[in-house]
Amino acid sequence: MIASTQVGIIGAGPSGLLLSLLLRRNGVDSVVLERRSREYVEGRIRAGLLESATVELLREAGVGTRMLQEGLVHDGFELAFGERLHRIALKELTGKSVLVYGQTEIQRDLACAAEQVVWEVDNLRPHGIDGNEPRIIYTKDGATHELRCDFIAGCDGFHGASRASIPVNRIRLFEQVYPFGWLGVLADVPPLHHELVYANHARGFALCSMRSATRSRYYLQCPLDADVKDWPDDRFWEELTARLPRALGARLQTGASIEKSIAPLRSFVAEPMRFGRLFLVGDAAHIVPPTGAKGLNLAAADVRVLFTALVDHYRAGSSQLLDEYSARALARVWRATRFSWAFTTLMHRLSDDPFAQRLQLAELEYLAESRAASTAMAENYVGLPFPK
Ligand code: RFL
Ligand code: PHB
Repeated sequence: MIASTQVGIIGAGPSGLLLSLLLRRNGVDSVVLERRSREYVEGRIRAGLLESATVELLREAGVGTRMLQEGLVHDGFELAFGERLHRIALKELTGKSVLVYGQTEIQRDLACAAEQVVWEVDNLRPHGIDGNEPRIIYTKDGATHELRCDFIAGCDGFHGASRASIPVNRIRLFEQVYPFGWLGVLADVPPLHHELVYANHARGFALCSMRSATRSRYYLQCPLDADVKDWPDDRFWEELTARLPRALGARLQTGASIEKSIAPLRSFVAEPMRFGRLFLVGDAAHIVPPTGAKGLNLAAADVRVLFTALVDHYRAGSSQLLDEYSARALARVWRATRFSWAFTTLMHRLSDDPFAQRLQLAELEYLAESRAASTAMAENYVGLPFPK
């Protein structure tokens, strides 16, 4: 079967659905093609923290109501090291806050609002991306389909088909894989603290986050070959307590986990983020370690740059903003990549080298004593301004 639309979008994660909604609000048609089922995509537990620019964009897309009712505004977060705590006062230092609202909820809100989504497609391949008649070929329930479009948005994550369809000599990949992962647990227990706590400890990094007043999200740095089967709940809670300052650890409320998973940590950037009529968006073009909570926010920033360019193209007939997409998006991507790498390097146990540990401690002490250093961290955490 042959169908056509203006923008063919590959992937119904946050990037793909948000792009589709913003385009529709501005009179541009799109069709979203997703490999997985809607239930599967909505069940993935991932990000939790939104920058104010992301909140604004979701509102602009018409999916802000529940987020603003249920999201938790955070004006700061804590850095823990040894028995010390230092609060990064985001609001006081930058005038901005962040919002705690799970990606699972955003995904649900976006999927409810989206219209043209085809779930559970197979064998998807972009074709003709270097010409004027791009198309996406895929199968659904055993039948082959062709979607003809003016442009293709590759919103299909790190393992998707979009980036893989660009000739290897036309794309440059930058990558750093970290020698550890994050073991995450979701549990229906009240959060340890009313703000997030990022802990640097000799036993490894720990993060205490949350989804609501009754649901917590905790992470532990773990070896790359760790297996969730070796981490029964009791062991997880014991290890988490051991990595927190004693006064905080003593307050930890434990309970049965409702989800437990391990994610490797990686920094990755693909340049440029465009090849012909294919535009890479979000995790398809870049991955950051989750320490800085930037992945979803960067994806939203790409969507903002791309939807503005596409709308301008259809309204004014100009291709200037489309031509600038990659450079504009990458300027922000590299800054967030730098911050995520620096925050990861500051907070994790990188090796057994005591020299590296002393350097971390020196930097954390400097942060605790210097308003300028804390402001620099806060500025990055709440999200840097969009480049002109
Ligand atoms: P996604 O979410 O990976 O969605 C891509 C979609 O494309 C589909 N797909 C295909 N569809 C059709 N054909 C194919 N060949 C396809 N191949 C793939 C996939 O099924 C999927 O539905 O990418 P997107 O939309 O760019 O969104 C990116 C975000 O999901 C990601 O950056 C964040 O989750 C990262 N992240 C965090 N980001 C934040 O901003 N704040 C955080 O607090 C935060 N915490 C996290 C995180 C990621 C984590 N993990 C598990 C990696 C915490 C963790 C633990
Ligand atoms: C989360 O709640 O999942 C979360 C929060 C902050 C991060 C990473 C993950 O830096």
